[in-house]
Amino acid sequence: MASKATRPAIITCAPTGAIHTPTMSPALPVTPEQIAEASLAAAGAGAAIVHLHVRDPQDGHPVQDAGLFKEVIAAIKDRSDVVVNLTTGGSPHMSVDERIAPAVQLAPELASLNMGTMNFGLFPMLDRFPDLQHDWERRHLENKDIVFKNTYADIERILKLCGDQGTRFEFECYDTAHLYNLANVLDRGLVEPPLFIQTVLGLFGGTGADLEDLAHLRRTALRLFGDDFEWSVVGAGAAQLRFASIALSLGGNARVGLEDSLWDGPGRLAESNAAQVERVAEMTRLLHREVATPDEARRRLDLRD
Ligand code: KMH
Ligand code: ZN
Repeated sequence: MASKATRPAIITCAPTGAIHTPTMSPALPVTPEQIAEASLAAAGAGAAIVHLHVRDPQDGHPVQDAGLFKEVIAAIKDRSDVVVNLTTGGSPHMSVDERIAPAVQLAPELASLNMGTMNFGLFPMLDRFPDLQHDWERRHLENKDIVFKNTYADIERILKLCGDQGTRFEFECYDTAHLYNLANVLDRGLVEPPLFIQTVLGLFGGTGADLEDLAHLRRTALRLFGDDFEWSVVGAGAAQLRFASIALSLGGNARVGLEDSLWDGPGRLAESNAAQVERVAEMTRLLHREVATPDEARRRLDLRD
């Protein structure tokens, strides 16, 4: 088997998420058609996985509506074999019951699983985006009382309800403690390797976006899980490209998309999700690695298809 440093890189694209709002960027997909089109274009540019959220088609606020997810998934599957990954994080304003309903109903091959409860501060973005069109956008950003709830009971419930249907997980780890929480469920036989670990840096409430933060998360993951995991990195905002380049250089994988960063460069909004994917795909090839196909990702993450 090729060494990790030369194996094809698995690129995930997260096209819309639940953090950014439509006023912030005209490129943020909102309707099911836009989200499906953005996902297909990202797949065409090299994404092996698309991590999906949906939004209210009228005002763009994040919703966890299984019907909308179904529409998006059908449109994607009609034209692509890209791996579809459904969020169980939804938005930090939602209850856990609300968040898990679509994945329980639709049994995707991959779903996100957030590995710890944390504060969630979106208010630092208000400085950059003072003029928001919808009231919900302002409430969303101004809220300083958000707890992103992912207790041990929540984690076990999601593992059971989704895992029993054959869904595998993108384990989202925003801090060192989340890696220890993952090691605990692994030790108890509640999850099976290979683990797909998504280290998330630069969200306020989680770990910062310093190179030392990334190095510490990676070292901790290597110590806890040996070689039996696929490591991927999300750098929020301006950290996106910097951390993608480091992860790719170290033999890891990268996640990009407008869920995590609206930017293409300093003060320059990205034109599309596909533009961000093209960038990291090009970077992958410059580093003498190939870009993994969806089937390669399925094989390495042991997805059921
Ligand atoms: N915005 C991401 C960093 C989820 O969907 O489960 C967090 C996320 C959570 O992707
Ligand atoms: Zn997400």
